[in-house]
Amino acid sequence: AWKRNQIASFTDKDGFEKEVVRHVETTLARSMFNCDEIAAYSATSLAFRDRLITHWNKTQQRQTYVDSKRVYYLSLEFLMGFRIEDVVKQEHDAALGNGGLGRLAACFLDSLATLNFPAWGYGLRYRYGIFKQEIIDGYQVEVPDYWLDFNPWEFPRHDVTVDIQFFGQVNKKTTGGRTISVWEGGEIVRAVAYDVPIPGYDTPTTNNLRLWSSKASGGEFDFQKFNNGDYESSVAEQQRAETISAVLYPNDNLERGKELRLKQQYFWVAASLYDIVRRFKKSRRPWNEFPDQVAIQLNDTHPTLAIVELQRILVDIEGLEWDAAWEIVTGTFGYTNHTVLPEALEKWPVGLVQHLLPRHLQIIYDINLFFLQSVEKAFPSDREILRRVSIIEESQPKMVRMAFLAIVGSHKVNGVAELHSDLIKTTIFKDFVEIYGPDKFTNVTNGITPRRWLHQANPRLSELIASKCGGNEFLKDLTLLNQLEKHIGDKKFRKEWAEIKYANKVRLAKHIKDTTGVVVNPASLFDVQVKRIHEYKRQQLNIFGVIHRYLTLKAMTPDERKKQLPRVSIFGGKAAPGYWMAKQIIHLINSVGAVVNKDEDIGDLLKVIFLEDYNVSKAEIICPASDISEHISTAGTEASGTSNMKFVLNGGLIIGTCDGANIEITREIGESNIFLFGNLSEDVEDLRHAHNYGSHTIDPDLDKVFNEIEDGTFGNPHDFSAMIAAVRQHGDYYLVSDDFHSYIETHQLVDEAYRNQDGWIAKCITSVARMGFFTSDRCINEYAEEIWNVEPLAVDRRS
Ligand code: 26Q
Repeated sequence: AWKRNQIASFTDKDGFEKEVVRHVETTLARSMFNCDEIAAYSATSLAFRDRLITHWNKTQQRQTYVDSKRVYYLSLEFLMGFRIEDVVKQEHDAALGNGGLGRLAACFLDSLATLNFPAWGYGLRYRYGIFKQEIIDGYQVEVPDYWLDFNPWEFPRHDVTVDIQFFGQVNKKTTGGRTISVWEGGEIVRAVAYDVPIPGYDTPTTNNLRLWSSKASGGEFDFQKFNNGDYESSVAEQQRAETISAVLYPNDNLERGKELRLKQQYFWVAASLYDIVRRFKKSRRPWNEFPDQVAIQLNDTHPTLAIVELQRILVDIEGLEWDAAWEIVTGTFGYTNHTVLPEALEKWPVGLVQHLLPRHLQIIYDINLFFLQSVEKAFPSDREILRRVSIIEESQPKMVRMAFLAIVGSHKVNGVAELHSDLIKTTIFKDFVEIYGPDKFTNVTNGITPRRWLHQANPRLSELIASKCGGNEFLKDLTLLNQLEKHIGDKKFRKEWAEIKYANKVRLAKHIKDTTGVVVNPASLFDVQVKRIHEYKRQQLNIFGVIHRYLTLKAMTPDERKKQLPRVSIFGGKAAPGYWMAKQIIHLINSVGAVVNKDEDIGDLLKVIFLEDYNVSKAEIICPASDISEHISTAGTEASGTSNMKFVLNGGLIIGTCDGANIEITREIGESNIFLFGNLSEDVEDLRHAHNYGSHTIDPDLDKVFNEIEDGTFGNPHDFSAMIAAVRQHGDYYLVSDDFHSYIETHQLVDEAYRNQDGWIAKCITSVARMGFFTSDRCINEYAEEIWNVEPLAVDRRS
C-alpha cells in the first residue's frame, strides 16, 4: 500500500510534472518561461525531495518509538555520487572519499536502509571533497572540488550542535571522597549537524547520514575582540575553526601524521558520540544496557579515538568505575581493518596527542597499562611480547598505535576478504590472536550494492536480467541471478547480451572521443584498469605490458598485423598529490598513449587512453563497457578490492592475481571464467628476500621494454628512470619482474578467448549468474549477525 500511495506520484508523469512546476513557480518564485537548467534541476530535486522527507520522518519516528538496537557506522569517508541520471548535467558527485573504503561505506548505507536496519552513518561534511584531476601535458594537476552551493540532499540542523574541546590541561579534583579528572581550558569548536536522507530500495525505510561541519563557537565572530579593534584575530579564529572540516585528506592507503587530521578525527568522533549518548540517555536505561542498544562500527582506525572518548564520558562525566565502563566500551565497538600495508597503519606521536587531547592520552596510557598487565599474567615467561603488543610504540618519538588500540577496545575485529582476514591474523595482529583467541577475529568479505552498480549503471542489462530472472526481485536477492545459467544456450539471449555490451562500449567510446579526442573502435577488446594509482596496485605492470604489446606489433609484418585483435587499454585514477612515483606512472601512461595513438603502423590495433578525473559517476559509464578489467596487485597487498566485483557484475571478465576478493570471485564463478596469473602471497616474502640478498635477474621481455623507454621512444627517458630503477636496482618490492612473463602469457590467453565470441559471452553470463555472493546486502547481514547483534525493523506498510 505504501508503494501505491507514496511512490505512485513518481511514476505518474503528470503528477510529477505538476510538482516540478509548482516548485519553479512558488519555491523558486520563477516563471516557467525563464526556467534555466539550474532552476529545472532545483525544482526537479525538490519534487523528489518532498517524497523522501515523508518517508524519512516516518522512519525516524518509528525507530525512536520502537527504540531497538541501532547501528552507527563511523567513517571519515562516504563516496556517494548523487546523480539523477540525465535529469540535467547539474548534479555533482558527493565526492567525500578517496576510493574503496569510502565507496564501501556508501554501499553499506544503501544496504542498511534496503534491509530496514535502524542505522546511522556519521561522517564529516568536507567543504572540499577529493580534488578534481586534470591532465596537463601528460601530468596530473589537482584542482579544488568546489561543492555545489545548492545541495538539495542535505538538511542543515542548526539546532543540533555540539561544542568540542581541544588543548587545555587536566586537573584532579576531589568531591565526596572521589578524585576525578577534569579537562579544562583550551579552545572550543562548534560542530553543526547536516543530515542526508538515505532511502532504501523498494522499502519506505529512509535512514540518516549525519555529517558534521565545524564552526567557531562564538557565533559569527568574537564581537568582544571586534569591538576592541582586534578585527583580524576575531576573523582568524573563525577561519581556524572552519578549517577542521574544510578538506578531505587525499591519501589512500598512506598514513601521514598531520595535526589537522587528528583534529578532524577527534572533532567528528566526539560530536558523533555525544549525539549517540544523548539518544541513549532519552530511554533512561541503566548504563550497562548501552551495548544492547548501541553498536558502533569503526571504518578502519580513523575513528579509534571514539573508544577513548566513550571511556572518558563514562568515567569522567558519568562517574562509572573504570572496569564497568571498559566492559561497556568493548561491548559496543567493532573494528574493520582495510590494509596490511605497513605504511598505511595509523600512528600518532604521543607528544601531539598529549598537546591536543591531554585527558585522552592519560586514558590511553591507562588502557595500555591494564592491557599489558593482563598480557603479562597470561604470558609470564615472554618478555618480548609486551614490547610488541604495547599500544605505545617505544620509538623516538613515541607513537600511539591506533590499530592496537582499536583491537583492545573492540569485541570483534574483521578483515574484508578471506585472504586478507587470514593475513592479518598471521602477520600484523598475530600476537593479538594468541592473547584473545581466534574468535575475536573474523572475516566479512566486501560486497557492492546491485542497485547502483547494476540497475542504475547498466539499466539495459538489468532489464534483460529481470526478464530472465522473474522481475526485479534479484536486486534484493542477488542469488536469484543463478537463474541466468539455464538460458546460456539461448542464442537470442546471448545476442541481446552482446548487443548491450556493444552499446555500452559505444557510449564509452563517445566519452573517450569527447574528453581526449582519440577515436577508438568499439569492436576492439576494451581492457580497463581504473582505481587509485598506487605501486602496489601495479599500473606500472600494466603499462609495461602495453609497451611490450606495442613492440610486438611493431616487429610484425603488415600481414601478420592483420591477424591481430584490436585492443584499447584504458586507464584512470587519481594519485595522492604527494605521491611522486604514482604521478610518474600517470605520466608514463600518457607518454605511451601519445606515441602509440598516432602510430600509423598500429592504427586500431592498439590505443592507450588515460581518462581524466576518475570518480563514481565515471565508474558508472566505464564498468558496463569493459571486456576485461585488471586487478593485478602484488599478491597479499590488496585487502579486497571492490571494483573487481563491479566489473564482473556488469558482464566483463577479469585478469588478476591471487589477491583479495579475486580469490573468492574465482571460487564462485569458476577458474575457467577468470584469468589468474602471478606469484602467490605465500611466496612474496621469499622472493623479496632473494631480490635483496640473492641475485635478481630481470625478465628479458621486461628488459626490452626498459631499453625502449631508455632509448627515448616515449619522451625524455630521465622522467621514467626512477620507475625502472625501482625494479632493476631497488629490490623490485612489488614483484613486477617476477610476474611479468606470466602476465604477458595470460594476456595472450585473453586474446585467444576473445576471438571465440560465443564462448566469451557464455563465460560472461556464467560469471554474472554466480555473482550473488558479492552483494553488500549479504555483507551487511553478516555484520548484523556476527558483530552487531541487531535486527531489521519490520516495515510499517500501512503508512
Ligand atoms: C590515513 C591517515 C591519514 C590520512 C589518510 C589516511 C587514509 C585514508 C584513506 C588511509 C587509508 C584510506 C583508504 C583506504 C582504502 O580505501 N582501502 C581499501 O578499502 C577497500 C574496502 O575495504 C578495499 O577493497 C581495498 O582493498 C582497500 O585498499
